[in-house]
Amino acid sequence: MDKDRKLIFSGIQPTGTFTLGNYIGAVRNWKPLQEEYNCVYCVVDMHAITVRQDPIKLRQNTMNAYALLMACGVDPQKSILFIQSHVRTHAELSWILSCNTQFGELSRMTQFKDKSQRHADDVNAGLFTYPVLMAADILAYNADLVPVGIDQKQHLELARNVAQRFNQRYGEFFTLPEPYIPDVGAKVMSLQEPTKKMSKSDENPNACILILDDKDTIIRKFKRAVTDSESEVCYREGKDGINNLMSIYSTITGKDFDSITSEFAGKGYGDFKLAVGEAVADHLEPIRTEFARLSKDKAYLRECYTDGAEKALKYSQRIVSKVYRKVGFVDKT
Ligand code: ATP
Ligand code: LTN
Repeated sequence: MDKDRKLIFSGIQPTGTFTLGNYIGAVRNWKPLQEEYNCVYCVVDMHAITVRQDPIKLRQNTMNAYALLMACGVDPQKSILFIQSHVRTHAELSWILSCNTQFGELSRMTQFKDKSQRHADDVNAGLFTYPVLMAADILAYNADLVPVGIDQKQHLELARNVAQRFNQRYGEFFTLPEPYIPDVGAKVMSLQEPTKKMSKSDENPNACILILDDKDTIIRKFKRAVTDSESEVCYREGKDGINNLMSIYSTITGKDFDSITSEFAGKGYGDFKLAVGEAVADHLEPIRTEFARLSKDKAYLRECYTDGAEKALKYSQRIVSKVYRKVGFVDKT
């Protein structure tokens, strides 16, 4: 860890294969950030169990998520890359922060309202306090910046409020973390209902691109994407489907909206959808290959996550033990 660099923290849930939304909104940025920041990245398996998980699948998804992050360019030599449940300080700090978080502010979280409706038979306390654990993830490292998609902005604001409240009660201590949200692609929409966010948990398989989908599947899903009855490829209010495809194409190719419009002037949506499909498939291909290679090397993955957890514990332990002292817990000697 370079003392002159700012610290980045981010996490992703092992609830299934990452979608193109996870990739464009968050994970894609994790690789370049390693060059300028001290980065701490985490597979948040403790967050995943706020909704019912099959234990065998959770274990598998966690290993896959870890390997996928590496395949997306997170380098365990450059960053601290670990599994949340391996580092006890997250749960420890979460308890203290929960005693500094109001019931009312957690009740306002839109993700809680949304998930408690979708999982009405299991509105458990963990689902309610989910944002406190997320605040603990971030504050245990005194992170400066948190790269996430726009849907996580409200959780991040809560983390800032909790940090601020703690600082007022116990004296300045926590850094107030800032969100790091991309200008384009912060909310990739469903290919079938382009007013809804693309989500791993969507029941319609055509609604989302998984980053391990093969080329044919990706192209087929884009061909079926819902658009509108016009034919001009341009970014305009009301053209949700086309706006979404343009944002995806723009983030993958680096082209801006004007040049995309000129590129497809006089061509139909069919040509555009095919071009988006091909660009995305070609971009994701090396990730798929690298994932396949890494997945075979379980011993190497184990070595990486063991080392990551050790480093994460060492770093966060310093911060959390100061928090223990600040709140008045007796030193263990
Ligand atoms: P689930 O659908 O299971 O609730 P999720 O995909 O919404 O999961 P995470 O896996 O925890 O949630 O998300 C990881 C990161 O991906 C977060 O930073 C989140 O903001 C971002 N993200 C998720 N979906 C999108 C999307 N459609 N567009 C942009 N970013 C997204
Ligand atoms: N809630 C996040 C995942 C997450 C996270 C974090 C993101 C858990 N802890 C800390 C950034 C920083 C989500 O993407 N659904």
